[in-house]
Amino acid sequence: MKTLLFLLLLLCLITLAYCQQDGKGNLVLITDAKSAKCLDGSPIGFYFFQGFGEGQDKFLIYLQGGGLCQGENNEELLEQCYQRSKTALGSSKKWSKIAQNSGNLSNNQQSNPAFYNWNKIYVQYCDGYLYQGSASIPYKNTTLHFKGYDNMVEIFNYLIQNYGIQSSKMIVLSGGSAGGLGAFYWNQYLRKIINSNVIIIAAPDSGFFIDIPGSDNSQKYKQLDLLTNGNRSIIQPQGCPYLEQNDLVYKCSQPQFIIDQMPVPVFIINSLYDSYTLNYILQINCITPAYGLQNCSSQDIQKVELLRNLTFTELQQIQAKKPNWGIWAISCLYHVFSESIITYSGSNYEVPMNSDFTVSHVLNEFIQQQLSSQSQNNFYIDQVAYPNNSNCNGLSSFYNKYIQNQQI
Ligand SMILES: *[C@@H]1O[C@H](CO)[C@@H](O)[C@H](O)[C@H]1NC(C)=O
Ligand SMILES: *[C@@H]1O[C@H](CO)[C@@H](O)[C@H](O)[C@H]1NC(C)=O
Ligand SMILES: *[C@@H]1O[C@H](CO)[C@@H](O)[C@H](O)[C@H]1NC(C)=O
Ligand SMILES: *[C@@H]1O[C@H](CO)[C@@H](O)[C@H](O)[C@H]1NC(C)=O
Ligand SMILES: *[C@@H]1O[C@H](CO)[C@@H](O)[C@H](O)[C@H]1NC(C)=O
Ligand SMILES: CC(=O)N[C@H]1CO[C@H](CO)[C@@H](O)[C@@H]1O
Repeated sequence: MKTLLFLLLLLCLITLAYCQQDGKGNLVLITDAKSAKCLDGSPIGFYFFQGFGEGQDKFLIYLQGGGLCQGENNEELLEQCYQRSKTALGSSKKWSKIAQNSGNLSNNQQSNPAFYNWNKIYVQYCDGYLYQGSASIPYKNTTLHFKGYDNMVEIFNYLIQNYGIQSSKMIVLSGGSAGGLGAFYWNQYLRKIINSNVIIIAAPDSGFFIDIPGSDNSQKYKQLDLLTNGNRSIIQPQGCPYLEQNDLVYKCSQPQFIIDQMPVPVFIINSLYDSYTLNYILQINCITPAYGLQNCSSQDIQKVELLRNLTFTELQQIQAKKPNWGIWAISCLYHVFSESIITYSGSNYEVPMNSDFTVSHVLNEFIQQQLSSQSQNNFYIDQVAYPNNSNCNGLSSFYNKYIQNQQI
């Protein structure tokens, strides 16, 4: 038996390509963590996809999304997280041992020129509150562990000790939705702990949640205090100017207010009409796959236009302030582009339309520029308003799935 295994291993080493390019990732659970835990107390973990060829010394760390526990008050928040703790977004007991590569993590050079051969770490999201928090709270007959902060600290340590990211050439910290927020929050910390000769960028996808009337932030500090055990300093690992003000501390969780403290080049991927914000924050329910916004009342349309206006204006300011950053922001109703081939590298999702500038294409150029220290202009902000990027306005393309996409 042992000999057979040895022979297989040898075969693997000889035909390296086959063993490493099969597109499968193994689940790695961190069972000896100090304080890292999923909501239900089970171990945290990630899927590891081994890099090959020239990608062997580069790492994509991608943070999974999946909404958050919410509620008008702390009791509702705890109840939602209690329910969540019984699902794969709150417990590693439900995770499969192997993940198949797809979308953002594809190992296909054509659709994913930036990362196809890189080492990929797909971090499983199980803390329930946006990669933030450090508290254990008894609830019903159990204890809920809000450990977003501890989890990230220990994941990074684990990657340093076991995967050699300290001697890598480049690290891209990315993620979709809640994971996009995580990429905004954690790039400062990552930059601080990683050797300065390692190139680091962040590429948050659909994490640019905007401060907009209608999002109720007035209670948020109570939840943040609950989940951090009153230690607000961990809300942003590298600090935040609004920490002491109850009415403003929510801003520490909103990217537009903390961009100035990010020390790495950030490539922002977002929609100007983020469908999670439309559906779940602004509660706009008139959007349908067949008719887009056509069935919406003028009140709803006003809110939609305000979202576009605020997002566009903020992104323009970032462009002016951060010439070495990049932005890809499209005028279509969608949320999270990097997890599906259609929205990541498909020709219907380009800014401007029919330009060939897909997320996959422009992110790859951005990364190649970082590797060769040649910075160019990397701003792709859709200048036309909905529905004039007609390739992706949902009115003609049957596969526009924005309405089913409930993941944050
Ligand atoms: C807690 O209660 C739930 C529902 O009544 C039950 O399914 C679960 O097994 C209990 N857990 C423990 C640890 O007793
Ligand atoms: C708050 O958390 C930080 C980071 O873990 C820690 O260094 C600090 O001691 C904590 N402060 C308090 C008052 O517990
Ligand atoms: C949406 O509007 C179209 C015509 O513009 C109409 O045919 C359709 O029934 C409407 N759908 C709903 C759900 O109101
Ligand atoms: C946003 O609204 C302001 C005020 O109404 C207006 O001046 C500005 O042109 C709008 N910007 C965009 C991008 O629509
Ligand atoms: C879309 O394009 C048409 C034709 O060029 C123009 O009339 C219309 O104002 C545009 N709509 C928006 C929202 O930009
Ligand atoms: C939408 C999608 O295909 N997402 C996938 C991104 O990659 C991870 C890891 O392989 C999968 O678990 C996701 O399903």
